[in-house]
Amino acid sequence: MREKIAKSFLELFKKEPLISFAPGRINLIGEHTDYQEGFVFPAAVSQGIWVGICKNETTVSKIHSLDFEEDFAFDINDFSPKKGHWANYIMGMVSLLKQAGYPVKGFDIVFGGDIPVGSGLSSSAALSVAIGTAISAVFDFKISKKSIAIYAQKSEHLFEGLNCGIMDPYASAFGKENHALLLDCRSNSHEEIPLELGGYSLLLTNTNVKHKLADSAYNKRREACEKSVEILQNSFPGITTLRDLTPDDLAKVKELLPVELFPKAKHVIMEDHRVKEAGDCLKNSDLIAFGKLMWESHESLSKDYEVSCPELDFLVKSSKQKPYVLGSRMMGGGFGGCTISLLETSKKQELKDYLSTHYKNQFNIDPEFIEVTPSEGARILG
Ligand code: GAF
Repeated sequence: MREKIAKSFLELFKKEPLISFAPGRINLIGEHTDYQEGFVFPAAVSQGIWVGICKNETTVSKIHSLDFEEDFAFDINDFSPKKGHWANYIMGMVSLLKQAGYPVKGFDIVFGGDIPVGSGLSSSAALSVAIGTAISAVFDFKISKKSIAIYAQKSEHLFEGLNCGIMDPYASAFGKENHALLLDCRSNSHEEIPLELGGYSLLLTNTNVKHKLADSAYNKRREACEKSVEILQNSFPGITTLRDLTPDDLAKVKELLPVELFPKAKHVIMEDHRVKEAGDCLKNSDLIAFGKLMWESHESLSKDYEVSCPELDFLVKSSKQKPYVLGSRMMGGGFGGCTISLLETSKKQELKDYLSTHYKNQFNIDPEFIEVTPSEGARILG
């Protein structure tokens, strides 16, 4: 991809670009907890987005997307979001960096990637982080990875209207080879945990569906959590998010919350607890216990948080038939995208064949299998 970007850049802009890369991410466990300042357990992967960039000494930035085979231009002193367009991820970062006082001027970009679209590996966060990394290098200013991650999150809020948490850009910025990041979304700091799986592997299965209204449902879940916190603050003074509650508080939480809010709050409180347990399991190489937490996470996301869909539920349920699968769950925001499964490496092909046949019979859609390796975070390639 790097060579492809450089070649295309030379053809279009007659220059050699500087190239940045930012990876997509997987998440081992900890879904819909980041925006309640909770815990998540992502890892960056080898798939990602490459950005070729050069200053152009004008105020107009010209962008070419290799994947969409599309051009876009905007004046860096006068632009606004364009609903649903990939250019929002670039304009959003430019807007926030300029607002923060960084010296951003006109530039040209060619970008492309190898993250399957709609798979839930967070190509949008990877694009934003790759853009932040590329712009800071080409205009020669220092900015921390954490700031790039925070701007990427804000850019998604302001330019795309998705009130996401910090997990995706953070993982893309801070990823580490062969490690997962046990991330505390209150302090925005993490512990790197070696991902040593012995004879086991992770496998993603893409449902190849993305149900409509996923974004509005996402924002609604976030609002439900905020509403719960508001109600609970009367009886639990000092709490600022659901992260401040523990499984021991659940009985009281149930008494206080309306029936429609309780299952949502319960998911977040229990999922936070599972992430911490999962961290211990990995440190102790207890993959069986880790897998059990993955099944529980899916059950909770599907039944209590209601962000799964029939396709994801089917894949998880089918995987559960196989004793060599230690755990499987939906990954990311939900309503489509991938499951992540932990299974015996020697049985990988067997599982792929089994799921392919059954999933196709059920939904008349071919699933797609994605191999992932925990990898380094965003960087300049030169
Ligand atoms: C999406 C969001 F972008 C993340 O912030 C996170 O909330 C995730 O869904 C669910 O865990 O990827």
